Amino acid sequence: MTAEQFSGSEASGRIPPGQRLVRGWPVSHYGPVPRFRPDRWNLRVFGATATGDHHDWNFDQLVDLPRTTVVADLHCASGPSSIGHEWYGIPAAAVLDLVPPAPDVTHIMAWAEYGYSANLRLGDFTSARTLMATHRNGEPLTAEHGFPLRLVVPHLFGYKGPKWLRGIEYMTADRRGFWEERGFHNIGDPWREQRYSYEEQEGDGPQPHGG
Ligand SMILES: Nc1nc2c(c(=O)[nH]1)N[C@H]1C(S)=C(S)[C@@H](COP(=O)(O)O)O[C@H]1N2
Ligand SMILES: [Mo]
Repeated sequence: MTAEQFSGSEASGRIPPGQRLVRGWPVSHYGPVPRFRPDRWNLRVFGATATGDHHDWNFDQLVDLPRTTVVADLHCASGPSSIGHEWYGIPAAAVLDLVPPAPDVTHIMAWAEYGYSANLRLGDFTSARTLMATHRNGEPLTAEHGFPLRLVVPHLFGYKGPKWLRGIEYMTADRRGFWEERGFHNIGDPWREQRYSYEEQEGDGPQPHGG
């Protein structure tokens, strides 16, 4: 398939405004690639759980969780879009089933190694296509793409999907994550061009503190 056919047939109507199609799968993140230590690795669900207790899965326990496959595109808010990734992993909504949140939970913070974080509305996290991916195109994730686990939120910009995912924090109010604190849009819908925080509308961001 030529580049022209690729962009013409496969990509038309598929690339959000202001984005450019790139071939392959570029690597993009802030900071170093963490080393995976299986003996120390866990995925922790914490914060406002229904019981007040946190819950951990170690690496071996991940195999007991439900699985799903989702084909999705990846739009980086700095412009590049790579398309047609076949993600395989754990549906994010399963986390809520297995570790019920307190009734007043409205948002989650997805935490990665080294303190990278991304905040999501609960509905973005539990969306049918949101998953915690272990594989892409049938292969385990590579280290630079987030092995062993990364969050994929197909309907939002790439910064909403932490690679090297380690935690899900249930929150009863919204709070900005890593890029959301550094000028990126609190919601991050590429189709609505929600790229920068100065473009936020009333209600898109956390409520200002009172007093
Ligand atoms: N832990 C972590 N996850 C991250 C980032 C990061 O800096 N650290 N960058 C995000 C951004 S901005 C994008 S566009 C995607 C890029 O994913 P890729 O390198 O697999 O293309 O990872 C996201 N996940
Ligand atoms: Mo990005």
